[in-house]
Amino acid sequence: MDPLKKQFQEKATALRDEVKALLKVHREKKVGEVQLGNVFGGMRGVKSMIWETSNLDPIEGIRFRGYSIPELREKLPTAEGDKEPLPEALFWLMLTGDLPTKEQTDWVSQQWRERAEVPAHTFAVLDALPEDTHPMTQFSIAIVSLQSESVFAKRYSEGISKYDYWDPTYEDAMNLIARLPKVAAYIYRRTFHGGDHIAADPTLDWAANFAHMLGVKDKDFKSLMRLYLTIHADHEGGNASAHATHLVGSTLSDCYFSLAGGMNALAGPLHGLANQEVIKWIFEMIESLGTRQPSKEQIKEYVNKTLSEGKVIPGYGHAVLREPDPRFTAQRKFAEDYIKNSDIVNVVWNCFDVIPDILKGLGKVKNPWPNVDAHSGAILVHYGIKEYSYYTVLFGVSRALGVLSALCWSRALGFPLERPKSVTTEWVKEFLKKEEEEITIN
Ligand code: CMX
Repeated sequence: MDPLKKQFQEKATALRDEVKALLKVHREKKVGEVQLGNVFGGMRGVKSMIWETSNLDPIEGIRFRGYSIPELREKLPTAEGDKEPLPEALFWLMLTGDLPTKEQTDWVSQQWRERAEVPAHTFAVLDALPEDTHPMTQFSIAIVSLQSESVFAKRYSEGISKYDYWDPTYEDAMNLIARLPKVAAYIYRRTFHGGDHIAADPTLDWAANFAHMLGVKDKDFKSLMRLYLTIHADHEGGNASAHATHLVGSTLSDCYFSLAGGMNALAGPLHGLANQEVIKWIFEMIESLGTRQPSKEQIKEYVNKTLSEGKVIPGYGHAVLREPDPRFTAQRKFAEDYIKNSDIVNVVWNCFDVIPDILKGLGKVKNPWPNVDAHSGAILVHYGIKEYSYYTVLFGVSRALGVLSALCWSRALGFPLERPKSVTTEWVKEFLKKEEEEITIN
C-alpha cells in the first residue's frame, strides 16, 4: 500500500471507531437549534455536516487542520528556491492531519505526474464544443467525461464491501487531481490561444507544471500558482462547492460526478464566479471613467452607481466571515512582495480603502470586507492572464484538493446518503397557527 494511503487508512480506522463509540453514547445530544430564519435563509450557521479537512472561523478565517494561512506558508514544504507552499503538501495535510516532510511532498508530486494522463476522448469532447463555450462549462463537461476512468465505479459494479469504499475513492481522488491541470490548461489554450497547446514538463511540481502549461513564462507566476492553488483549496464543508460535492458524493457517485457537481456550484456569481466578476467590474469602471488610475472619490461614485442599479459589489461580503478574508490578505502580501506599480492592483487596494465603509453604510451587509475573489484577478492580469472568464477554472482546480480529500473521509467514516427535511410555506403557517393556539389555550 502506498505511504499516503497507509497513513490515511490508519487515521481513518481510528477515527471511525472513535465516532462509533461517541455516537453510541451521545447520539441524542443537541448541538444547536434551527430557527425559521435559518429555514428560509439558506441554512446559515446550521451545524449539519462533518468536514475533517478545514474549519472556518468568522473572525480568524480558514484553518486547514488547525493551521492558518500564514502558518501554512511557514510550515509546509516548498519547491527549491521558492517560499510559497506546495499544494501537494496541503493535500497530504488535509488527508492525514499531519504536516508532511519534503520527501513525502515530493512523493505526492511524483504520484500526480505518473497519474496525469488524460484519455483522448476528453480532449475530443472539449474539441467538439464551440470555442466560446464558457471555460467553467468546458471544465465541468471535461470532468464528467473523465468519469469513464473511475476506479470506484468499476469496483462498485464488480461488488465491493462498504468498508472498502474509501480505497477506490482515494485512487479516484489522486487520479482526478493529477489530471486537472492538463485538462484546465487545455481549456485555456484552446479557448484563448488558438489551440496552441504546451506539453507538460515532468521536472516540475503540480502547480508549477500547470503554470507552465498555461503558457506564462515568468517564474514568479509559478510561485503565485503554488500559493493560489493552496489558499483556494478548502473553506470547510458548508460552502456551495464543497457542500454540492459532498451531497452528490453521498449518493455513492464517484469523485468525478461529485467534483463536477461541486464545480457547477462554484460557477455561480455569488460563489467562485465572483473572481471573474471582480475584474470585469474593474475593467468596466476603468472604461467608464476613462482612466486606469481612478481616484478613491471616483471609485466611491462608481460603487454607489453599481449599488443603485441593484447589483452586488463582487469580491465583498461573505456568508460566514466577518473580517477581511485571510486569503485576500495573503494575496495582497504576495502582490506587495512581487509586483511593483500595477494599476489594476492599485485599484484593488483603493477599493479596499473605500468599499467597506460604503457597504457598512447600507446597514444590512453583515460583512463589508473583501473576500478571496477581490484580489486574485488583479494579480493574474499582471502576469498576462487577462481572460477573466477563465478565472473560476483556476479556483476549481484548487478546490478539488479540499473537496476530494473530504470525500475520502466521508467514505472512510461511512457517512450515509444526505437527506434533510424540507417543508412548504403552508406547513410553516400551519405550524405557527398551532403554536399560537396552544399559547392561547395555556
Ligand atoms: N454588495 C452589495 N450588497 C451586498 C453585498 C455586496 N458585496 N454582500 C451582501 N450584500 C447584501 C445582500 O445582497 C443582502 O441584501 P438583501 O437583504 O437586499 O437581499 C444583504 O446584504 C445581507 O446579506 P449578507 O447576509 O451580508 O450576505 P449573504 O450571506 O446573504 O451573502 C454573499 C454572502 C457572498 C453571497 C454576498 O456577500 C455577496 O453577494 N457578495 C458578492 C459576491 C461575492 O463576492 N461572492 C464570493 C464569495 C466568496 C466565494 O464564495 O468565493
